Amino acid sequence: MTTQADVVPHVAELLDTAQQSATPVSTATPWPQLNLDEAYASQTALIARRHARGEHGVGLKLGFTSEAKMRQMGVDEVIVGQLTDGMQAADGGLIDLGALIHPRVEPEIAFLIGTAVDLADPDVDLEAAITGVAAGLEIIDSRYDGFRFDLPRVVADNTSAAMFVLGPWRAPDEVDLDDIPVTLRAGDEVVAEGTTAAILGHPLRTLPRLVALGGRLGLRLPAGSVVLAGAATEAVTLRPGPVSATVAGLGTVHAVAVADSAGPLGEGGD
Ligand code: 0L1
Ligand code: MG
Repeated sequence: MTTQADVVPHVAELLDTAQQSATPVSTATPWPQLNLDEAYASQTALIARRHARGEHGVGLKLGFTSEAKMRQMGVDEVIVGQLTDGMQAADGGLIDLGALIHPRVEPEIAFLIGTAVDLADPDVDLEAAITGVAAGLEIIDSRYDGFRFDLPRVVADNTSAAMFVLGPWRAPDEVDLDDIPVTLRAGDEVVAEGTTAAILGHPLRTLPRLVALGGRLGLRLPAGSVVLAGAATEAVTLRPGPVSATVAGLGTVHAVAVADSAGPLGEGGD
């Protein structure tokens, strides 16, 4: 029997196994009650397992930064997840669907943090540390069957983070992020449209939330870190083929999702 004391490593192991085997945690799996602190501790233990396999931290991501998604989930809380180099694909690179469970893709705004930031300092000016802005693609892939979770579970699951892709960096003073159209395409087909205003009204408004959360959790943002600020549209099932996100005036980021050899083209998704 799992006691409350070993809940954190137990949850981390279940989620890590699910991710590595691309097999969701069944709804029938007994699951301990987690509070939010235990959920973030489980997330950190999960990421520590990836680091032990040789991956390196490259940044942080925010989730539930759109009012629509918060309403949908019945929460009013932004959540934070941790990015590693093992999650990053090159712009135009391949996303192996065979390594994922039921991936969805969403268009993101990404920030490059040029100078190390102390998130423990509540007065820190994170915006001043930004030296690049880019369009991003985030592939989310809940490790829970049917993408079903509550807030602690999705936090423990590293906010469903699976893969991400960054477009070319632009200097922040070259870019206006205020209510800018964002388009997600699968091949030539537009599959979702939104604007940067969907991200808490303006992507820069996510930064104080990140400082507050990151400071409380002891997260770090060394120089060169990436921040995924949040999605400008709903997430869409990722199917085999090209996918891209365009942020008007900022740029386009591309990836190609490929089915694994066992799965015929055209399958995939939920
Ligand atoms: O990046 C995100 O906004 C995902 C947050 C986690 C919830 C989900 O899996 O949709
Ligand atoms: Mg996201």
